[in-house]
Amino acid sequence: MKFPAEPFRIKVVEPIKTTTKEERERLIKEAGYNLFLIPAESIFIDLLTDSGTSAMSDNQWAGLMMGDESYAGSKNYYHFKETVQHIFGFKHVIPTHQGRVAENLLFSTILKEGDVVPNNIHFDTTRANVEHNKAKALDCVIDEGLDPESEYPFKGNLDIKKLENAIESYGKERIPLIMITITNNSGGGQPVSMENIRSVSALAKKHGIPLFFDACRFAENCYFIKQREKGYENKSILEIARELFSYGDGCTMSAKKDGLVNIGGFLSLNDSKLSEEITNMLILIEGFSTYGGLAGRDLEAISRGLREVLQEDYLEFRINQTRYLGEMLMEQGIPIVKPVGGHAVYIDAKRFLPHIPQSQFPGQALIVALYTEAGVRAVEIGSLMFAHNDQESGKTVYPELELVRLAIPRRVYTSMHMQYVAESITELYRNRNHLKGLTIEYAPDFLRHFTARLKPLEN
Ligand code: P61
Repeated sequence: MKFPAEPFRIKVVEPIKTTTKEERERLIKEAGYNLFLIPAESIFIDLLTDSGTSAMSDNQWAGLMMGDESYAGSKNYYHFKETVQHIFGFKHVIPTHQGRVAENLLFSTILKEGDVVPNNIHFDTTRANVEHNKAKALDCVIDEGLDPESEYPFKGNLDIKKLENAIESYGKERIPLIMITITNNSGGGQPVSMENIRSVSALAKKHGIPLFFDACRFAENCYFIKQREKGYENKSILEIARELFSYGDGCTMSAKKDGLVNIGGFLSLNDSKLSEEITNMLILIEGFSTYGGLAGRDLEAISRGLREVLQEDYLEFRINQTRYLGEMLMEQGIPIVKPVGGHAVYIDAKRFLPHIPQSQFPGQALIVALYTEAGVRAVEIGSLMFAHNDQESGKTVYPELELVRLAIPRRVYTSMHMQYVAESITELYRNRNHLKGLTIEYAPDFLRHFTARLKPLEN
């Protein structure tokens, strides 16, 4: 493939520190073999997440200086609201300081015990927020979406049959909303097609169930639609986004992804009564309705970021840089989720380390080794993050996919950094038979991967 050249030049640089293997061995042991507990300064290339790690543009930094920090009615709020309405098209815009607060506000307002929320695949914070309200988070992605080898172009699609079955078996009264995550983060950053969104929307409407998007990476999803779906090749990203959101009733958004900012989010929706209820809750937990836990300058940076993210030269580079990393790994025979996703490359840890069972956390073993050997931080999206005890049978249920995600921060690393990462993983792959599994020493009840402590198994 063509070497992707960055469509920007670098005006400010941030030095990154190198460490020795001995230092990293000490650090990882002290961190209980949990990469979330390593000081970021001791990481050479940080691919933990693409969330809140973007480099802002000169235009966004200039926007920070235009911050109006009035408690109520900041001019940046009006700019923010107008921008969100322009792209997403929903009536009400509720700022929050990040995505999971938007989820919390929405779910705590509309879910009750025993309810069910279908989604393609719930991301961990979404699942946790649904379950925290004693409802069931039901994943309805198409079967191709669970097959790392399938090259289907829209592996984030919802399976309409699974959705119909869910509505039939649980009853529409128990389904207060349907969600679609674009792109489908837990399933490999795979897009959802416009056609699928239209079908889900029609089904939702037929049963009178509201449809919400988890819109974190909406622009990347729209770019894939433009590239892969017939009829969209000549449409702008803005036109595609507007059509896409027109099929829904609202969205939650972490602006830390496709908002191109380091903090921020929002909830946007059409239902005025629900919006009023949520706004009252917002005032209780986040702040007044015109800032929602953010500074005026943050709202300005989001408004500018949301417009920049729609630019096609930016998106072309973004998607190609990710693909470039994926293709370098594939050339070496390393098993990754295909086709390469939008914001990240996902290594199939089950096939990378077939000798480590899911009960011994192969994904975690891989990221620990990658850090120790090369100073690269990735994140496990597998059994440490998702294995749970089934409420009915009491047995441990392991996720279908055991993935290691190399998430690429937006506009931060160069293509040469990607080469370094690919070479480091290739080296690990050659020595994979020496890697060992891990066991948990401590884990909390919710979102355990953030604070769990583990130790390596001897055999
Ligand atoms: C990420 F290791 N994602 O992918 P907030 N929906 C979706 C997300 O991807 C998402 C949120 C909602 C992160 C950050 C992260 O265990 C982890 O602004 C599709 O982070 O609250 C966030 O948005 C929530 C990383 C979150 C993790 C939880 O890296």
